[in-house]
Amino acid sequence: MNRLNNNILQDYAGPARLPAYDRSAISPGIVHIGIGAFHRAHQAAYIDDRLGEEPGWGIIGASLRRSDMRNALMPQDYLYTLAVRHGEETKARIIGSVTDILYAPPGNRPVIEAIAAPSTRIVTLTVTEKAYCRNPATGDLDFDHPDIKADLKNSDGAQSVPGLLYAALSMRRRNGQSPITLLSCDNLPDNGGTLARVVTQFARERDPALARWIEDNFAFPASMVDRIVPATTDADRDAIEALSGYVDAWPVVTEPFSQWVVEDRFAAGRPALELAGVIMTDDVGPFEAMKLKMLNGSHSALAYLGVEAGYVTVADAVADPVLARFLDAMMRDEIIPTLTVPDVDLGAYAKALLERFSNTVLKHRTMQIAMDGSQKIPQRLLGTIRDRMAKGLPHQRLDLAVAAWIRHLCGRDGAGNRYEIDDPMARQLSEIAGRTLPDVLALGNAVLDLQPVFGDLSDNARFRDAVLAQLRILFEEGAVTAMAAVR
Ligand code: CS2
Repeated sequence: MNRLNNNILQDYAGPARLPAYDRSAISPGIVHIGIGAFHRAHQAAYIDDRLGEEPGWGIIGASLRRSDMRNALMPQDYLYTLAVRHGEETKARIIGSVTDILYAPPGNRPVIEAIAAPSTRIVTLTVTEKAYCRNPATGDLDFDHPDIKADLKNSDGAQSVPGLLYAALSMRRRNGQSPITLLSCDNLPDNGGTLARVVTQFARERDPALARWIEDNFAFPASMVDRIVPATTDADRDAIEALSGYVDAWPVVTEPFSQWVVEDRFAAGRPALELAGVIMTDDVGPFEAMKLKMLNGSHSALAYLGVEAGYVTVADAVADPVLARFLDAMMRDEIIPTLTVPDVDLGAYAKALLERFSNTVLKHRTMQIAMDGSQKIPQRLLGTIRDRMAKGLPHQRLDLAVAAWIRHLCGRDGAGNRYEIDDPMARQLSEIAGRTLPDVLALGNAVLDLQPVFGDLSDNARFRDAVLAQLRILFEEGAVTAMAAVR
């Protein structure tokens, strides 16, 4: 069977939809940092929809940490299959918007040069929360981060995202290139502002004049992105090969739903994204709060409670009526009353989320969502708890979700099966678990002391007692009983 690449497009007669444009006419206008499954199922698909009309917005992808994506896609001329699955149906489409993938550690010079190139007008990012190298509780750049320390001394390249963008923007200025747009597509509150903050804080240390040039001229629009994209499995590869009639080393599998809301503030033009279904707006804030707190907040609660209860996938977990009822009540009773989103029926949004979670063909692993909890808990759960506390309203379900994260750090599910903690703070978190367990309260107290995660809540006795109470029930009775016990 042939490998997917430009040559096979000509005579391809299988069911996968082909790019609706001539790939040889495409030139790059976007550099995307962090070219993983999510980008390929989301932004790259929206751009693919525009390339027939606007061929100057091709994407150069960059991977900072791993070479596997480049190695898989280079022999395919960077083509890949996007498979949208629902029930028995799979709709396959070949995406052609990625024209190159760069991987060049440790200094990432080719990535820096690509961002500095005159043709680049937008840089998009999906690098996950931890790559912003910020203190999750304050949002400021973490100057103690080893990559930031190294990059502040390096005049030859960079390995962190803030350092890399600093180096690239500095090169743009030296070369007389104009300002551009840096568009964060990560699940962070005010992701545009967050990116602007870490880049300018980094730049200020190295070159205050450059920092001012960036602040005054570059655009950092906020955006809300949403599509559930599990890691691709070998079974997915086999199924797509059987369906499409070609070999694709790294297809992406996703759900039908997709949403992208972007603040319409660009420094050097943009594709007509609204014609590809993107919502362009002045204020992303309400959408972002809705998505982060409802979807991602429920996802994290479901992941930690679900792993404890032995559920491997999201769909298995929400098939448990106790867990589904718990999430529904957490969203309706505790999260929705803290949100105001114009023209959106939040009850219907909650219902749609539970339906999306129950998509059994997706095989979205609870352990995948459970990773990086220290970076996710603040914006997904703690912000809502603060809102509830400020109004004197109860928040037991959110407390239980936080307790479930702490419970997760012991490295064993409810049946005693071991797993690794995957988190940038893993070493510190495992050290705490090793030092304190089997004393559950000591574990809880030590984790709740972590300022970078809990900020002011570390000093809040009511919050602490509430989480500790839930933690004890979790260890003694398990997640299902603990969820059923919340009234
Ligand atoms: C998930 C997200 O892994 C996770 O933490 O909550 O990746 C989620 O699937 C996406 O944000 C959905 O848009």
